[in-house]
Amino acid sequence: MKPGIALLAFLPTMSGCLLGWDPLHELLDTDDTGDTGDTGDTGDTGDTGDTQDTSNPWPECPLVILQSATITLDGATGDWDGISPAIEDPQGDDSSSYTGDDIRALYVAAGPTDLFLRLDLWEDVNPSFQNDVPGTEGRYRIVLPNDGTYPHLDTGLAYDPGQGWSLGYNGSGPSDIPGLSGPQYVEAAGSVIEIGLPYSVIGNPTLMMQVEAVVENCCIVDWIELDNTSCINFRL
Ligand SMILES: [Ca+2]
Ligand SMILES: [Ca+2]
Ligand SMILES: [Ca+2]
Repeated sequence: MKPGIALLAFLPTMSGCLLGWDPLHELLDTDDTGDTGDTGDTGDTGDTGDTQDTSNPWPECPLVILQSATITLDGATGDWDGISPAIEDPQGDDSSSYTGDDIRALYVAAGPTDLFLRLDLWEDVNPSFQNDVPGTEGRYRIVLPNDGTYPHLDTGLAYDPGQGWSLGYNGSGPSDIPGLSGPQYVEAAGSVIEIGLPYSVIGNPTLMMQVEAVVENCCIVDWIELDNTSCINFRL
């Protein structure tokens, strides 16, 4: 079991449909009963009948069942083939004062060691979004409340002229996350942003609730959201 925090109270017992071997389930599997060959759990030697919990502890947002993928952070989307958008967002609900602020879709996928996120826009990403003063204000955010070590996980992405697209404007508050900063976690090209968050760095969450993507014009006086999505929940 992970360290106990309040959100763990939402975690129901294992139930739901039988999906057979499922690498996503490894992080959820804590009893190791009847397993014969999986990886990821200490002590397991297998996995032939785990169940994936499909109950939704926060029904205001739909529960998305993650698919497995190994994603290369390069802004190219071929490695997402077969994965449907977790959230779709309309065109034209952005600010007329900015470009690169109209969200199109958010994708999520579970890799062996990383949670992968992909934010698609209706127009190209805007490298003037540098989390700074007017002329360079703006950033992309994905908010990921969860049951892990850092329950207020909040990733902020902006362009740094010295190192390119970079995480480092996370705004996770008192639970700021050591090491979750730098260009190694993100790449963007055209209208696509790809993010990879190592489970070990983000505190090994098993449940994310009220996840949403936001574009905002941080950091000017009338700091507002330029576009945001609906929310989802998912388990890891
Ligand atoms: Ca890619
Ligand atoms: Ca716009
Ligand atoms: Ca939009």
